Amino acid sequence: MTKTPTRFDMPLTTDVAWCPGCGNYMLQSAVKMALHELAVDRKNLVMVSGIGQAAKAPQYLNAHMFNGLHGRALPAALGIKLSNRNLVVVVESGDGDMYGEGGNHFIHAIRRNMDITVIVHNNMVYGLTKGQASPTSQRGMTTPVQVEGVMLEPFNPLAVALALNAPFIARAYAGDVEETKKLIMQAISFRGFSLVDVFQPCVVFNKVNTYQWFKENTVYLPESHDATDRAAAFGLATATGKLPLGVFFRSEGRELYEDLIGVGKTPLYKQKPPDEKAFQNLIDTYR
Ligand SMILES: Cc1ncc(C[n+]2csc(CCOP(=O)(O)OP(=O)(O)O)c2C)c(N)n1
Ligand code: SF4
Repeated sequence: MTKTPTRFDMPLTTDVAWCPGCGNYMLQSAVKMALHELAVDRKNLVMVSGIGQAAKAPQYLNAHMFNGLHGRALPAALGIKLSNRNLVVVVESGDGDMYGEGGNHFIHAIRRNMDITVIVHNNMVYGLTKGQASPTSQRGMTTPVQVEGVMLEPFNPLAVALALNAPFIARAYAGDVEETKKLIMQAISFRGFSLVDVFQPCVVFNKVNTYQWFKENTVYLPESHDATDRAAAFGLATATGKLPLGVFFRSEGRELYEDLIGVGKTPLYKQKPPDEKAFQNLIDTYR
């Protein structure tokens, strides 16, 4: 794959822990190219993740980053955005981290609708901890823990995000770097909570959902799909057969939590510190 250098590239000597052939590399290229083409200022960008193979992505990208606990990327991202709403906040983590351990945060972050972008490396498995089933693992897939096959229906992130009225919802396939980049660019430019669920082959622990499998089982949404039609998007997100890729839903104008609670343009660090004496007086009135 030919690759244009971007200002988000790390030095070539950076030690990367991902396995050769992992889909994380292609998704990482798409993310860096999207940020580069959008001319995002590195000083204003914060990449946020949780724990996992995917969650290492911000460490391999030349920008500010915050690495939370497992499943805790979203609360950290929301806090960062609330402290300075001028920042571009991008969360990049795995399907286990976002939909499993972080599932409750996923739901409530969508309800709040802050202006952040969430990119999920969806490899349908727990990669870092050696191949246990994740919430998006397919029914019947055998793993070292689910030796007789996964019994449960997979979690459907797009349908859940649609049900919660997330204003921007897209799905990509990391093997198609150019289209993934375009979807990520749209998500980052969108004002409000934007989700890009990205199919990312894990070549070591997921022998079912391979590059070939994704090629054969995905299809781009037809041009005729009206992304403002939430019911149509829900139908596509829950339909059986080939898995559609593209922008499922896009709805401008939903109120941001930042505005709802009156967060101003001045970042917290530039605001006057609280008057300690007045604060002490207040405490004393309750003694
Ligand atoms: C609270 C907690 N539970 C479990 C773990 C162990 N753990 C670390 S990474 C991980 C799975 C990560 O999977 P996923 O988010 O899908 O990312 P991937 O490694 O596949 O990219 C687990 C279970 C942990 N670190 N903390
Ligand atoms: S274990 Fe899977 S997800 Fe993790 S780096 Fe290797 S191929 Fe990628």
